[in-house]
Amino acid sequence: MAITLYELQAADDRRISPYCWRTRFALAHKGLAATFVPVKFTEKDKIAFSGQDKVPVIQDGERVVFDSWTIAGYLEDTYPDRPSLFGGEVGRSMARFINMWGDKVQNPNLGSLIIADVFQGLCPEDKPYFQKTREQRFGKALAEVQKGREERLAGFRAALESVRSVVAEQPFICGPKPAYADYIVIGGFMWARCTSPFKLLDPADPVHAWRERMLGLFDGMGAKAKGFPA
Ligand SMILES: N[C@@H](CCC(=O)N[C@@H](CS)C(=O)NCC(=O)O)C(=O)O
Repeated sequence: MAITLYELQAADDRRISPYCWRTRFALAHKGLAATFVPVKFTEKDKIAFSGQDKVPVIQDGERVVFDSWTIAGYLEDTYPDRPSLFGGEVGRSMARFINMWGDKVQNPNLGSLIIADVFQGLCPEDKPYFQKTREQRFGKALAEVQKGREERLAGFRAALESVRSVVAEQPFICGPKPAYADYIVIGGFMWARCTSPFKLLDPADPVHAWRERMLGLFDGMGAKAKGFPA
């Protein structure tokens, strides 16, 4: 039976959550059949069965799992005969470090560059909730958060230096083949791609080439996603 992934939906049926993208890539890596249920910010009733209010949530038969990191661990432990997301316990722990980097460095940095675009592309009924909660989080208007992004782009690119130095020397963060750490980082870039026309990367940047490789995986799953191809 296919696994069901509940994931965040914006206008034009774009799927915009960086965390849901991590799970989408993880499911594809494991070769697990999945069905996708779109959830708007104002449709929390759809995931109330999970006992919390954030996506991603997966339902696998009787099992309900939420939080992208917990889901990745669940998929790894439940489907050990499928391609590994972590390559063992050491790899799992190191992927956890990348997960934290994605949560604490990559995604907040990205948010400061694209948050007003994210808002613009939401379904109209979601906009008041998003504006209120995110302006509370940032402590200022979304337009103010995003303002001056051209000048701040160099800072974002500098924050990618560790990723850059790795993917300049090997095809993927995880080595010759991609695995979960790559899916964590592409999750952030998918968020940007599906919400904002802002050009984040220089085409000459090794991170740009890595992103192209990631977009091509699984029959071009990322490349085909609705958004703003950059
Ligand atoms: N740590 C969680 C974060 C999940 C999360 O923040 N999801 C956002 C979408 S990107 C959400 O559902 N937000 C609902 C809300 O803000 O009301 C994970 O890795 O899955």
